[in-house]
Amino acid sequence: MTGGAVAAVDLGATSGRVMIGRVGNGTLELETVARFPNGPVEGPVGLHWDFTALYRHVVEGLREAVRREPGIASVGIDSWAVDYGLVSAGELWGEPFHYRDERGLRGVERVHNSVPFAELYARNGLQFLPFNTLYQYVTDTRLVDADAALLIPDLVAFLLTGAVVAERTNASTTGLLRVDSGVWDEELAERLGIPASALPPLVDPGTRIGPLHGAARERVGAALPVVAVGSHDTASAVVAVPMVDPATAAYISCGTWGLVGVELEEPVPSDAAREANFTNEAGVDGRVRFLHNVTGLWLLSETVRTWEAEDGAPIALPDLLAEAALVTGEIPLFDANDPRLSAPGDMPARVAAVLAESGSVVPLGRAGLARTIVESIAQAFADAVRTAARLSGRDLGTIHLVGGGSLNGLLCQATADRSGLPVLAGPVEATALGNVLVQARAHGWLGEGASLATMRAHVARAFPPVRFEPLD
Ligand code: LFR
Repeated sequence: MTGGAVAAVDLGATSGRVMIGRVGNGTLELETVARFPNGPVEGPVGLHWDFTALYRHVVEGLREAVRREPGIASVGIDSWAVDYGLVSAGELWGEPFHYRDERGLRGVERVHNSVPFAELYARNGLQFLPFNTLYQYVTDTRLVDADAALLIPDLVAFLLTGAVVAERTNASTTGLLRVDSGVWDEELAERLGIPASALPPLVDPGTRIGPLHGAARERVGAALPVVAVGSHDTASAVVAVPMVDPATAAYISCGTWGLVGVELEEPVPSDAAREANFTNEAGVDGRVRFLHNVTGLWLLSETVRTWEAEDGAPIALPDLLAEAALVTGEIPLFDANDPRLSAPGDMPARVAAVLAESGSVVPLGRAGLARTIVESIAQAFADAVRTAARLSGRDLGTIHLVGGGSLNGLLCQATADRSGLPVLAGPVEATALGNVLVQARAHGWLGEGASLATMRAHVARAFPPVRFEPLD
C-alpha cells in the first residue's frame, strides 16, 4: 500500500480548522495546523458569516500545512450546508448570510405557495428546515445578476482555484436536487424563478476540481489541486462513522447540530418520512443519508456563551459537565427542537421559559440546567433513532456517535440509557477524517476500488470507539 499526506479544510458553525491527514500502511493520522473561531455576525441587513476572515484563515492554514508537510498531495474542503455566496467577475459579493437569519422564513411561504410542501418533498426528499437554500434564494434579489451562487465549500474552492462547481452531497441540501436522480431540478428552479446561474455543474466526491491559482497559490506557496470530498460536513462525517454493519447501525454526527439517522442505498421520500421530517440527503458513493436534524450542542454552547458574558470570564465545559453529572432527582426535559431555541440569544432564559410553559420545574443552578439540556438532547436523539428504525424498516443494534459530542460522556451515556442501545463514541474528528479518506482514495492510496467499508475499517483501527452500555 502506498500513502501520503493531504490537507483537510473543515469549517463548522462554531469553529473551523485546517488539518494535515497522513494515510498509509495501515496508519491514519490527523495533525491540526490551524483552528479559528466562527459564528454569526449581526450586520445591518441581518445575520451573516465573516467569510472574509474565514477564507483568510483557510489560506494561512494551508500555507502552514505546506510549510510543515511540503509533500501534501491535495486539499479537500467541507463545511456546514445550505449557505452560499454570490460571485460576480471573479469576486465574492458581500458576506454570505447565516442560516439562522430570519430571511429564510420569508421565503418559505413564497415557495410553498407555488409548490406545496408535499410536492417539494416528493421531488427533493428534504426535511423541512426554514433555511434550506431554496427558501433563501427566493428572497435574494441579487441572484439574477450574479455569475454564480456557490455553497460555502464550493465558494472556497472557487476562490482558491477559479473553478465553478457544485459538489453533489452539499448540493442535495439546497432543495433543488432531485431525490430520485441526483441531478438539478431545473423545472423546479424555473417555477420558483431561480436562475440557472444558481445551479453550477455538479461534481462527485473524488473529482479533481483544479489547482490553486493566483493570489492563493502565491500565498500558500504551491499549486496544490483541490479535490472534491463529501463537502457537506455531515456527508464527510458519515464516511468516517466506523460502522461494521450499516444495516443495523444508527449514527449521530454531533456538533452544533445532532444529525441522527441511518445510511441507505435508496431514498425513502414516503409520506411517513415527510411527516416525521426525515431527510434524504446525498451521501458519498451514492448512499443516502436518511436522517433528522436535532438541535445539538448549540443549546449548550449558547448557554455557556451567555453565562460567560455574564461572568466576563470563560467557563470550563468539562467542569460544568462533571457537576451536571452529579445532579440527582428528577431531571426536567424540554423539546430540544423547539424553534424558539434556534436563534442566537439568551439561551438559559429561553430554556427556562420553555420549561415553565410546560409546567416543569426550572432547575435553579447552572449544573442543573446543563443537565436538563444534555438529557433533553439525548432524549431527542433516542426518539430520532427509533423513528429512523421505524421508517427504514431496520432493526438497529448500535448507535455510533461521532464529532465533538463524542467527548461528552454524559451525553453519550444519556443517549445509551434513553435509547436502550449501546453507544459507540468517536472519532471526534470524523468530518476531517472523512474528508482525508476520500482524498486518499482519489490518490489510490487505499487500494483499487476501496469501498466505504474499507475506509471505515481504517477509522475503526486508528480510532477505536469508546463503548457506553445502556443502564438496565
Ligand atoms: C451540520 C450541518 C447540518 C445542516 C446544518 C446547517 O454542521 O451541516 O447537516 O443541516 O449544519 O447547514
